[in-house]
Amino acid sequence: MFDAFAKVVSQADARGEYLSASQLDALSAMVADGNKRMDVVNRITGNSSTIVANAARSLFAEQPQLIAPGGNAYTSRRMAACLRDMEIILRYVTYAIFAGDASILDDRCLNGLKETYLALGTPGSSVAVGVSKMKDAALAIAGDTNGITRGDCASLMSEVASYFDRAAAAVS
Ligand code: PEB
Repeated sequence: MFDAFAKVVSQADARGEYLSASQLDALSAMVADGNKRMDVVNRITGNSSTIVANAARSLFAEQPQLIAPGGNAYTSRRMAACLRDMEIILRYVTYAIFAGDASILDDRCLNGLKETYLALGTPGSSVAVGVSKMKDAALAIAGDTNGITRGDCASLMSEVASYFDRAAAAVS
């Protein structure tokens, strides 16, 4: 499990090289923009229940067979497992955003998840749809410029999107 700093150090060490100027520049830019990153994590974390609930509601509206008798989210036990899974994935995405690195998401959440869903008979492609709905909601909340000093958040937003895309791709 790496953060952006440890990742760069580990890569440099594997090659027996000093940190390069471009690596230092990239990390320096990350530090300079650190408050934006914290704000994004804070906003997504603070709205996590809303993000999960709305994404799930929208998923079940689009794929009602999931909640019909015999469906993969039918019975409150399965529904609870489904909401919990979405919550877990969102939580690991917030860790990745905070760390500026996907390895915590990969190692502790996504690794083997597709196989787990296969074994459970849970449709991974539906989980992926749920994740992409969480992405849309999280980006809208994180990128809301209402009442704040406007700045350039484009690269941070695309980084945030990439972690959701990574999670969706891993299970579909
Ligand atoms: C992954 N999910 C489920 C299980 C596991 C995970 C290990 C089996 C054990 C259990 O039920 O608790 N656990 C979860 C996860 C990590 C972890 C992400 C990462 C660290 O440790 N059903 C649907 C939707 C989807 C869904 C498509 C979007 O219809 C999920 C939500 N996951 C779902 C369901 C179950 C499950 C288990 C319904 C229960 C399956 C069953 O028992 O039939």
